[in-house]
Amino acid sequence: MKKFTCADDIGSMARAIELAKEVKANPYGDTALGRNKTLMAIFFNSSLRTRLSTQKAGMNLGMNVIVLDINQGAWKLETERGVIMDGDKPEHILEAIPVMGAYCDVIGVRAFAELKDKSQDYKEVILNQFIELSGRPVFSMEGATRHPLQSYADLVTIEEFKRTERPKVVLTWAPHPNPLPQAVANSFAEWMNRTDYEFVITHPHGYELAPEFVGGARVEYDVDKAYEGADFVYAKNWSAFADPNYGKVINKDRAWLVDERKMALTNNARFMHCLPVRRNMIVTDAVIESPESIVIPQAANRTVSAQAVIREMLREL
Ligand code: AN0
Ligand code: CP
Repeated sequence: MKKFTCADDIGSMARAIELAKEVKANPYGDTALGRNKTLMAIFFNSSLRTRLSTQKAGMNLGMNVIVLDINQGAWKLETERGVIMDGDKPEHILEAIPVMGAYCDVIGVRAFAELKDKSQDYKEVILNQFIELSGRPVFSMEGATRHPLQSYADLVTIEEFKRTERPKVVLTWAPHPNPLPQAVANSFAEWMNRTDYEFVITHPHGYELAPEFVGGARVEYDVDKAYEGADFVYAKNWSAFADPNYGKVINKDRAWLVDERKMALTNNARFMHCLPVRRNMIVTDAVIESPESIVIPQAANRTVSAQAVIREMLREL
């Protein structure tokens, strides 16, 4: 695998699940692959889980690991071509990327949507520049439009906790004070649409996701109806995608808070969230602390998804 930025890069969902099982069964069995190889994890944005689980995945594979926060300690990077660099950014990404590539064998990149210009965000400029210019296999640690390592871990978690062959999985928007990217929701939808699960998306009017990610999923504006019979409730906030409100918080409707009343409509559904989560904005204390909450095993599976992806990249070096 030369790049991992979307669901199709891993092949089928069945293959993704198979690779994850191999990693789980034998987490330290591939150190020969990683020996004397360097993993570089580049963060343009904050992270707890991705940072730690990606490092752990690299270490499990016997790799050396370098982590860099671009905005803390590195030079600020100009990303636009053709600008006269007389501002606060001393280095251009066009030099910085090949330089970073010279010091490693595999690169992970986190570069969120800026939520100012939809067409710019949806072009994945930074991720694509790394793919073009680093000379290394590149995996996304959340780009502007997707968070594939998260979705991969989500898939593995659902497979582990499902009680029926074809569970009903509900992705619900939930309120948040700040504008957040659509990446987690887009990506979750992209991966769920490639399974045979029953997949439903629920959100208030105005929070429609990009059609290419919604695909054939059922969109249900009646939140109670969406929850009926659900086996998994996956909560996430995202800002508006549709124009003219791209990147904006258009409402904070508390009807979408995940609470015990709505969870009682489900088939004793498991609660999922990628974390970090704002308690009592997105989900009540009672639901996230309930026995049906699987947010911690979900986060733990981030090591598995990262390790499965990096292992495939090492195999082709
Ligand atoms: C980010 C987001 O919503 O994309 C990262 C989630 C993994 N969340 C926040 O910025 C709170
Ligand atoms: N879920 C996730 O990606 O968390 P971090 O932003 O903490 O890495």
